[in-house]
Amino acid sequence: MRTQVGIIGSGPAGLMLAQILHNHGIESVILERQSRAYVEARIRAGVLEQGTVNMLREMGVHKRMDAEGLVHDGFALAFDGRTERINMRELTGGSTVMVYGQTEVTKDLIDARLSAGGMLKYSAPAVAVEDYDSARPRIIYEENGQRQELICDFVAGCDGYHGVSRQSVPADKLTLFEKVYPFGWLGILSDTPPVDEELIYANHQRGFALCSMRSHTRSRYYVQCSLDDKVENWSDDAFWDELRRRLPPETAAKLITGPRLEMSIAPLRSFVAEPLRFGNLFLAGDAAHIVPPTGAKGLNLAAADVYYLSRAFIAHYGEGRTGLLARYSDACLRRVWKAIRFSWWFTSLMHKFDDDSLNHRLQLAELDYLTSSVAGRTTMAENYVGLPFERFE
Ligand code: FAS
Ligand code: PHB
Repeated sequence: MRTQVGIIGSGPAGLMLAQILHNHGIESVILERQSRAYVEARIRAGVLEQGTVNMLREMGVHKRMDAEGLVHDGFALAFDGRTERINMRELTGGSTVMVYGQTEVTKDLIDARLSAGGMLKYSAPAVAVEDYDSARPRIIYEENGQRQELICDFVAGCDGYHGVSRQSVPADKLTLFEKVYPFGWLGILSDTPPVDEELIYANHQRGFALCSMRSHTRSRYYVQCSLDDKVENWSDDAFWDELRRRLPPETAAKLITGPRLEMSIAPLRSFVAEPLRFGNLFLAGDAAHIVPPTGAKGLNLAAADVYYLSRAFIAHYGEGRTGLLARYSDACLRRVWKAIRFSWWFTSLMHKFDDDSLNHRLQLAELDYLTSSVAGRTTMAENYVGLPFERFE
């Protein structure tokens, strides 16, 4: 089979790229290892930056998001018995975030691709990317137990941290940066009204907690847990009791609990692969970088990579200009590293590290300083809503 852009992975990166390319008359094929049902059932991110929201509107996949998503002007930091609100809209001159689950974004993108006749192959794992340095790179994949070959002009590796695209590049061509955090996040999804109108990030001596949501009737909560913890160690009641212990008393008193719809543990890591281009193979999203979810950057970084990569492909096919393809990696990495830094900093600020009482006092001092200073609040706000995309034309 042959196409212009072969895309590995039907997560947000692969689906957004395919949709934008389609809107510009560029043909693509998505190869996805899992089934459609599996992909659509994954519970992941919950917060969309303004840039991601704008992209979904530009690509015409925004109707349900604008109807059902929740626009948030701020979020709260709870620490040392206090709750401080960060007013993003005021501090950034009008920027906000949209609370709309990645699950829903994925469903909307898949629907858009299929209704436009997009080529999405599910249960079709890519096993290798070959000849990516040539003008005819090939993706070797399996379908119905048969080995197949997709010949393309370009390959977009949108296959996440465990994907095959980055693994297809010789180790001596890659520089990897990685930090694994000594804790994870235990998350619960429940059909209960959120405890507050906006998100609450809590620094507590027992550990970090986050109160998030998917709608006015569906909540998403997290508590920091140890790396060797297991979901089966936690009853629903045990989770709710631990969450209450980590929230300010007035917030804990309002918590409405209910049975889990889902409970899972996510590890936390910071990871970057450099560069992002290898001949006609381009890495985007989690295939290229991973952030701890504290700053709600993972999904949004994937969208930002697609912002740059789609423009590079459009300039190539539309005007024969290859300059943006050459600039893709540097442009992405300038913004990626700022998000990696913010996510690392916010994770270091809010989580409990092995009982290092000095560290906890330093965290409280930093939170006290940040929330008492307009400059401190502003830096929190402008990083949280997402730093601007640089001009890329
Ligand atoms: P994805 O991982 O979403 O998609 C990659 C796709 O490639 C997958 O569908 C995979 O099945 C497919 N694939 C892999 N190998 C393949 C192969 N060989 N052939 C074909 N297909 C292949 N981010 C936040 O902002 N907030 C959060 O709260 C948050 N929580 C998370 C919780 C978990 C458990 C995980 C794993 C991630 C979380 N993230 C969160 C980050 C997450 O949202 C990612 O940043 C986002 O999914 C990135 O999108 P993609 O780059 O498209 O990668
Ligand atoms: C979520 O709702 O899943 C979520 C929200 C904000 C974060 C991380 C996760 O920082």
